Amino acid sequence: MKVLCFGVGQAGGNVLDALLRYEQRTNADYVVDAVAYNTASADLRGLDLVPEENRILFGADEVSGHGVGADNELAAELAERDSRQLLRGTDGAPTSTADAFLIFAGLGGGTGSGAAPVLAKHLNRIYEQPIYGVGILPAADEGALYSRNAARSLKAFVDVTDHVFAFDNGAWAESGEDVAQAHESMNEELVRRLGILFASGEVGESGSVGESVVDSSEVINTLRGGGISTIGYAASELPESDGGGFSISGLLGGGSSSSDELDSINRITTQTRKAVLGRLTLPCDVDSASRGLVVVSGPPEWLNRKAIERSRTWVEEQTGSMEVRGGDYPLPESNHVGVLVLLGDVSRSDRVAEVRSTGVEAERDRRQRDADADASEDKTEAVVDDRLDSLF
Ligand SMILES: Nc1nc2c(ncn2[C@@H]2O[C@H](COP(=O)(O)OP(=O)(O)OP(=O)(O)O)[C@@H](O)[C@H]2O)c(=O)[nH]1
Ligand SMILES: [Mg+2]
Repeated sequence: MKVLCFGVGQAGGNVLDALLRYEQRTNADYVVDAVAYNTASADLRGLDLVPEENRILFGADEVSGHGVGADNELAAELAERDSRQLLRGTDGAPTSTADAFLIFAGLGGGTGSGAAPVLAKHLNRIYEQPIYGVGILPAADEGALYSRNAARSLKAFVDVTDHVFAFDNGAWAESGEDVAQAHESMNEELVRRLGILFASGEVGESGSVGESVVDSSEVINTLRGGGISTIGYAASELPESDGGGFSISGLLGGGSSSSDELDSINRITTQTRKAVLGRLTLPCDVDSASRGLVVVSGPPEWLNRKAIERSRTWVEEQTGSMEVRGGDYPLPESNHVGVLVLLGDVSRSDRVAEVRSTGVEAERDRRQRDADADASEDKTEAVVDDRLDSLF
């Protein structure tokens, strides 16, 4: 599945850079072009793989390239004012070759949080393709302001995109890492999942392999209808065969083909359970998902049909959804069997609820401090609630 990618703000640019690096490392080709936006020129200079000519500074008349300092309302205003300039990012891009547009942003800060939904809205007016957000939620210890920004931005992002892939920094922070290290390893986890999802859709389109291969329409259909999604992933290393490869037929000397089949089935179903019950990009109640997609990757001889069907059925049981798709992603050179599970349109997540309630508190405090704070508590609650009402 070909994607045209946009990174807004620092987190947005970093994750976009990480996706480009992952794409290079895995010899894949699904990003048709990459554009980065910021109100801070230093952050644009710090990018690595986003082409120089695709780094767009906006709001420079007002903030002179110094950023908006976590003021997401200001960022949204500047993005609106400079919307033509933002759209110039697609000028040289081969837009018609993209199956979908992807907008990356950290939702807790200023620039990405405020400007990403504005960019989505303007792209949506012009292009036919689905527009997906990749929204990063702040960890609780980043403070109430970040939660408030994220609560507002998440709702706005969901409203103007065709789906938001959520990633929760709070769930992925490891103790002992400094912030930069932590972001780097989180970005790796996120782009591996997105990379597998997009690359799997690519194989199907080239028609190079079997009929159960995932194609881009399955990804798009899983995301259809909007909402927030979460992704789980788990992989198991394969035993090396005498021939030096990881082929299951290499094990034939030692056992019957039925025991090989059993090994393959066990591996795939176990990794499926680990993917769903382990750490998801956004922790949530799995049974609140509306749709699902199971992608099993690995050397073709390990991609057992029965196992993939069993995994798909198991995800149906866990989600209570009748709409779970399944398919494979053959990787002849790989020494792993991996299972990716995309859960679409999840409606219950304690982490989103927490961001929302901290956000409501912070908004209430802010208004009370405000000089013209004539807003009653009820009114304050309503402002934030309005934006999140339909979600949780
Ligand atoms: N996962 C991840 N999160 C990041 C990264 N960089 C920043 N963040 C988080 O993203 C959120 C927003 O921060 P930034 O992206 O720096 O903010 P910005 O969009 O540049 O906005 P301003 O700097 O306030 O104008 C915060 O919650 C950060 O913790 C990153 O590389 N990876
Ligand atoms: Mg910034």
